[in-house]
Amino acid sequence: MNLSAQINRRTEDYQQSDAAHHIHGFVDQKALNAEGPRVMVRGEGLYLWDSEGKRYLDGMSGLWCTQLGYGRRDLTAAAAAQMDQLAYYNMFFHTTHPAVIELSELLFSLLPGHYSHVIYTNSGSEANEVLIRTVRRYWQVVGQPQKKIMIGRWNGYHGSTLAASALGGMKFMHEMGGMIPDVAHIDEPYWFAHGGELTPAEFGRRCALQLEEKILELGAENVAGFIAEPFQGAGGMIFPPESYWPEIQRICRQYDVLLCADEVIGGFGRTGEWFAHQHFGFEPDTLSIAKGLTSGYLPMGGLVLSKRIAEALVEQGGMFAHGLTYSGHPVAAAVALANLKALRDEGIVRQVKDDTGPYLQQLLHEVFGNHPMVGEIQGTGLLGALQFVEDKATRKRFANENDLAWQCRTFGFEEGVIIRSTLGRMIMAPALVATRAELDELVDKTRIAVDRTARIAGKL
Ligand code: PXG
Repeated sequence: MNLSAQINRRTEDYQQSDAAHHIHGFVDQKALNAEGPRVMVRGEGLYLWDSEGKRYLDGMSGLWCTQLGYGRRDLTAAAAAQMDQLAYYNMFFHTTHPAVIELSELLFSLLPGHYSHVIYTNSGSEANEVLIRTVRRYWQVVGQPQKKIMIGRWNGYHGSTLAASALGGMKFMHEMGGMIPDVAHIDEPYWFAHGGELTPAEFGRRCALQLEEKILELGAENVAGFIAEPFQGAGGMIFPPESYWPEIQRICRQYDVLLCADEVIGGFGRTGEWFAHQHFGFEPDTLSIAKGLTSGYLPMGGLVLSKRIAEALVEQGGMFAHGLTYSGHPVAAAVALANLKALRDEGIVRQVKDDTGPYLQQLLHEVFGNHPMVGEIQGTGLLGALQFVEDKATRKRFANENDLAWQCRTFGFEEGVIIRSTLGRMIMAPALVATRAELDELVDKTRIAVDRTARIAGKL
């Protein structure tokens, strides 16, 4: 490994070469090229170093994925050993391999008992692509082939490929590349922004009832599934009111619509439960997984199926014309296995539930509960969101909230902490191995960034 040689190149060299060759995600490329991206060169635990030698506490686990933090030698050793043993094979044409089998044994030991099968992918987007085909195939197999429509939510995020972005509700994504047929959307349960005079409980119920209305409008006989993140991640870390999920569950059962939970962000301990639907107390038929499955060390995702779906596909479905070259990739599987073992055997998920999670929530409420800039604090486990507000009494948001949040994020970088901004919300989701001291540092540096932003906004 020639890390030092890489770091010895000048930052500007990297930036020029980067600008010459890359189209980055979700950014104005020309503006980025003018500014130059930060070049990250090393990670250890919760910390990252850039090419200038500046250190950051990564409050976002990369992109919500490094549950174990950076630099875990057990994961790199698992990858190396598997590469030596069997670097690649596939699950096509009547073959399988030990790495993927051992991973699935462990995965299903962690999941509630009504799940039995998984189709592995390389990413969360692919998991949701596979979801659409699998759900539609299921309804064909059980004799209701007209059940094809998927319902998603506005401002939901399910990935960046064509069908995954169609399931998601980011209109600006639909406008760049188009939609697919047989997808519909209902509103998001974002009480702070859209709740008006309703209590959160009333609003949550109202949002859930939109699903019933949409199913009746489209005809239950045509609706295959409803997909949602248990809490919205990329859309702003939005937690639905408590009344929301029980009502959604009732509606899906009543109309025989599959309930598809996108656990790409919420899965693998983030909320203090292994999966976010357990935190919110509902029972999905499918789970889309990725990110924390490997702690982001290698790309891997999957679609987990309930016994009801899997049995139909296996017993009655015959051949399912689907498969990916890298489905169940042995090296990714070996890393995922090592990752899940560490999360379980080191008691990390339990620690998030019993200790570090409640500690972070308490800190956020102590530090930001009366902050003039913050109108709402949401979170659980190692998740925290701060909603910027201009007028707390009326929940009036700043007209320039997006700019303010971006500015806050930039202040964070200057202070040595990485937090994420979406519209008027600041988001944190540190690695699950974070200690209390690291959470102190995260919240302290975030407070400095928020205070600096509040001064710009005339709130301090
Ligand atoms: N579902 C959910 C809920 C996600 O958050 C995907 C699917 C797609 O996964 P892949 O592996 O195809 O990226 C995601 C991805 C952000 C951010 O800034 C979030 C994601 C990706 C990039 C940025 O919050 N989530």
